[in-house]
Amino acid sequence: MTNSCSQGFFITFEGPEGCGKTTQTQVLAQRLRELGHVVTLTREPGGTVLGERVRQLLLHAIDVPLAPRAEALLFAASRAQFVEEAIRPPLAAGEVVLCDRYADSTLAYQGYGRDLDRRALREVLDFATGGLTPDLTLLLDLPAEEGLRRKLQALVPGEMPNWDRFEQQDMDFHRRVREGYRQLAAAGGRWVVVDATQPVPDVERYIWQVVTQALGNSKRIMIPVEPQTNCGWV
Ligand code: T5A
Repeated sequence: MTNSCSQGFFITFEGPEGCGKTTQTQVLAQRLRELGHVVTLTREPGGTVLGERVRQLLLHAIDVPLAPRAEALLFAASRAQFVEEAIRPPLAAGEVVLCDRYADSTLAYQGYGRDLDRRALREVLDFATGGLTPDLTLLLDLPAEEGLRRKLQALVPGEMPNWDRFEQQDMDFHRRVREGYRQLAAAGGRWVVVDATQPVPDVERYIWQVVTQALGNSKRIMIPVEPQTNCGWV
């Protein structure tokens, strides 16, 4: 099963650490709901009961050794469940689905960051997702150093950073991830690159333009129904 059965619109947000995805997905979800769209906002890794457990293992159980291929396959296993449980049903119901990270994160982090074979990874991703690709992918692009600096800045004074498995990687890893994303986005098509170094309102304004245009061009998008007020992760 691929995108052809989808009645909704699938938007993914990608980028290096601290690029502003959480900030922007929440604002966008709110604005779309105010227009009357039914919106599902979710994230990876996570988004399902299985996904939240795998997230714990992948990000926080840093005493558990994980070979790069094992890491990639855990993301893929979590994503297979995620697609069936959290993405296909709202798309089939005609909703707008906003997802904070999806399969491109595996290509950027495990493919470029960990230097795994990207052709093999694409096959694994295709199997895991059943070929479900986003309608629109927004790359929030900024230098790796800036994203990590923002995360440090967000700590309260005196708080020690509690870096997860990926945040702990060296700067070369994070630079490869950023460069990998830029190479993926160079394919064009569903990709739009957003300058994430700009202030939050400017980034928000640009994303709104891109999304409303993409929704307007979509022949699949539903007539808005009752405004939806619930928000948060599925
Ligand atoms: N991963 C994930 C893989 O390796 N492979 C995979 O297949 C998948 C799916 C997930 C990790 O897993 C890896 C990638 C990740 O390392 P996570 O905890 O879910 O980790 O975290 P991230 O997705 O990396 O998200 P972050 O929380 O790090 O950052 P966000 O959501 O991009 O950024 P946000 O909005 O929280 O903003 C960060 C800070 O910057 C400020 C915010 O206020 C906040 O303090 N900010 C700005 N400041 C200035 N200007 C702006 N424009 C700003 N926008 C936000």
